[in-house]
Amino acid sequence: MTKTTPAIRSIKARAVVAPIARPVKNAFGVIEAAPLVLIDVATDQGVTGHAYIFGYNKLSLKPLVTLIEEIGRDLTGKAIVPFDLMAAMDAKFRLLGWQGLVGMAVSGLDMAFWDALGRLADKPLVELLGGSARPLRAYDSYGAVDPVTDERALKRSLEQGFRGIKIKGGDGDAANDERVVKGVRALLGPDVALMIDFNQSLDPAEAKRRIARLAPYDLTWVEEPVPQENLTGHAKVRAGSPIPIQAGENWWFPRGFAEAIAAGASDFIMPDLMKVGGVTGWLNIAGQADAASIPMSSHLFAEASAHVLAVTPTAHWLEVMDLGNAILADPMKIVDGTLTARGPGLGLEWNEPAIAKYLI
Ligand code: SMN
Ligand code: MG
Repeated sequence: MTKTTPAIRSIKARAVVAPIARPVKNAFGVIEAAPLVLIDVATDQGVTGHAYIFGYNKLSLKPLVTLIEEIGRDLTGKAIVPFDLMAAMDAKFRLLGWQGLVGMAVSGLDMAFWDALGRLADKPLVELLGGSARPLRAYDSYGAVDPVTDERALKRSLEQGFRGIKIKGGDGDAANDERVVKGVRALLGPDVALMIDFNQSLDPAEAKRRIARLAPYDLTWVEEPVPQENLTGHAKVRAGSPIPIQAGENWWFPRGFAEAIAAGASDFIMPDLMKVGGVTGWLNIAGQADAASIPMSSHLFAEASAHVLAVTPTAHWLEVMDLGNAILADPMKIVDGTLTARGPGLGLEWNEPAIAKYLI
């Protein structure tokens, strides 16, 4: 540990429910706002690392704040060496298990640790990782849409230069999925990538049936067709699918991906920084994906994902879905359908007056 290695002075977590650009209708309901936990890791060298995590549901926020601050109390005074801190947290939670809120808290802390290191080096995190910030191909991620009532929004995405659009399925029957996909494909034309996300809502037999009906529409991937725990089910659906299968946002930490890759569960993977152990976990999985020649995309957390995807050998697509724009002083900017990592660190600056409005 060199003399410049910073130490953790204190860790603070704040819960907000932030407005988002558009609701996310999915197979299990509608997400109208973003329940977020904002993490601040103050260091002994005067910089504070920032990160945010997404609670999906407001009821997760208070437990996450408690977990983050409890774990933080344990880590106070320790050097910010993310790989060592991750090993320590792995050991600490080995018996408890860290799938779920614990893993989300650990992952959010890891992102804030790396942000602090980037700030101290006065560099974007991507450069600290040995890469360079570059425009990454992004897709605009929607909930369930209707090609008629959502035409304006979809065309606005195309005007922003997006060359990919993701929609959600599974909120109706196979005929409805086909009606929507056919209509959106007609609106986008043949050269814009179109993905569909079933959010784990089908069984393998139904997934095969629905995917067969969608084969004529040149989909780039079908995402999470069956429950995320069902790796053999994923592999069965994938084996006969005319469309590549995408999954991973609900697979936990590098070991979860090793299991899924060994099971041949998916053609593509999309780790979620908040469920894989943050930046530290992502780097491990990027190596696994490279070894297995599996294209790797991001899930949510577009600002942080722009850093890690830029050093991912099999980088595929970056997902853009607004979660934090309302609480960030300088929200991400999409340029011709791409997103480029910004620093220092993860490039997140809080909009404190806005946070004060949305605090719970
Ligand atoms: C998703 C993201 C955020 C909230 C609900 C669902 C979805 C995705 O699985 O891949 O964007
Ligand atoms: Mg998804």
